[in-house]
Amino acid sequence: MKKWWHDKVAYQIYPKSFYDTNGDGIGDLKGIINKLDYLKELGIDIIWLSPIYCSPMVDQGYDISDYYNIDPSFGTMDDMETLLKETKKRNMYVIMDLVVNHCSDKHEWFRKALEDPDGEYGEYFYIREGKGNKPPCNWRSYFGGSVWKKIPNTNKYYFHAFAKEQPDLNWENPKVKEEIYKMINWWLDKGLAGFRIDAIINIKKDLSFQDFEADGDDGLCDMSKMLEKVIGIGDMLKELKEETFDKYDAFTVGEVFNAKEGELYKFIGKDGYFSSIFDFDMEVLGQEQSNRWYLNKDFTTNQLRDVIFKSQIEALGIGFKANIIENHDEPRGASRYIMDGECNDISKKALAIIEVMRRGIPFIYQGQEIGMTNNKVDCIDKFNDISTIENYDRAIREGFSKEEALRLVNKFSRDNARTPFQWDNSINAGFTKGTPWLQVNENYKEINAKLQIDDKDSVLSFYKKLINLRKSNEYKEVVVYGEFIPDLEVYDNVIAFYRKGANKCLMVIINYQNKEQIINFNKTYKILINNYKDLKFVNNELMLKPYQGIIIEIL
Ligand code: TEU
Ligand code: CA
Repeated sequence: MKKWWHDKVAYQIYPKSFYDTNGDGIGDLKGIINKLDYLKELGIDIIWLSPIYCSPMVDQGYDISDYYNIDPSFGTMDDMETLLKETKKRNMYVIMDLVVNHCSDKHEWFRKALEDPDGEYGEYFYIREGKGNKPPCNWRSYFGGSVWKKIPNTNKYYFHAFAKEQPDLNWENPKVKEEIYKMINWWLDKGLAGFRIDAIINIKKDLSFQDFEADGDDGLCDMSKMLEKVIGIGDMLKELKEETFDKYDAFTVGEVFNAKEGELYKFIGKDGYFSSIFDFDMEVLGQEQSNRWYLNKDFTTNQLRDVIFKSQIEALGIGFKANIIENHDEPRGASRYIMDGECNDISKKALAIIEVMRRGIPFIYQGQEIGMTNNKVDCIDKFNDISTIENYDRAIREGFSKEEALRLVNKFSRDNARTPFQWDNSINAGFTKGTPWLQVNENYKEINAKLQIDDKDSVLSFYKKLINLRKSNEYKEVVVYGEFIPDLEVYDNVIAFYRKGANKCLMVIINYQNKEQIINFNKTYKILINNYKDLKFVNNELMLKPYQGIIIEIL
């Protein structure tokens, strides 16, 4: 059955770094409203806003102290309502970030829980007695250290999967669920089109809180171990959907890292818990554990191709994944998926083809469309992201030198994606008239939106072309619904596949490497998109230039 969101293109805004209108160095809702035409022009339909609720910003808004209000640094509820009105006028949709695995330690519920851990609000969280003078179990939180934090003057501990300022909400308590459903419906009533749902796979805990075998010198074990084993998440997600999203035909995208093999249909199938989930397979390539960056390994283009193919094939006949190259937790795609020294407009355009031509819903992260790259930071104090600091400290504890640790966090820091959007070549890249909350990437004079808007050969214009193809009357059906069929796997470093629709067949061929490649080819075709000016085709041989990427229609 067709859904209203199948043919849409989504864009993630990290509000703090998008556009600042009042000179306080922090992007705001008025800034987003100001740039709606830019997004419309790019072809964006759905905007996902990273959290803008009231927050102490320990984890940049993913620690919410009031779900019903806008953080003053971003603006007011009036601004939010204006944004909803202005997007509607342009046939655009807004989805917000739904962060309900945890709240902030400054949330009223948690403050009350601390005052009286045995009282009503204590039940809103997971509070347990320590074992002797040790925490209830040895699980490690995602941002390092135990998942348990002691409540002063007691032998009780509360559970936090992320930072200690992000206590986990007790999803076993019907009152908590009721509060959450009420809040979600309140926002949907306001006119939101849906949600991106944060860290949702963590809501189900194994309440036996048993120790696991340690996997590090700290005697702890990654809590993801528990998630692999625990059962019952499905019932929770089903109820969540029935009590909220279903009633509004909302578009929901789950942040699900560890759907079990063969269980994708439960998440995004016909009656799935969500409309879609992010495809993280490219992101986790080379990763041993999500939050220990020093374990990350390099990967080859063939490996990259293989994970893309596997993930695409997995979704066929089941549903639509949300396709990303980067997000606010990941390094910039241009820096991560293009080999060192080979990053240029041509290779960025090749990557853009992968973003838009996979089957699923493209989610473009702010700045990706102009080819923003990782930042270079020369000193650990200049980072802001909580997990960057933790990774740095941990790398040093595990024996890396300061230089190595710094190099490592430069490569993987979440701040890479969070530097201010590069609008133009004026001071602070035109992001703010004040002092930006996070250092602007110094390459903004070469990489910025203004330079690219009127340049028909820019990365930005290339993204527009790709999105136009996806939206064109002629090719919409095949780009949105066409099957995904891999091809040319005999060639190293070539990423090629068909999109086969009801009446049309497209083929994507990308020579994803820094040298020419000849490909035997005996089909009749028409070129639709090419990141070079021409394509050499002689005697049934395609001669592809370095990082040349083409989309052709097979005739
Ligand atoms: O991320 C969840 C998550 O699994 C992260 O720990 C991810 O592995 C890590 O950021 C990679 O470095 C979500 C949000 O996207 C993230 O920004 C939040 O910090 C986190 O939840 C807590 O809300
Ligand atoms: Ca501002």
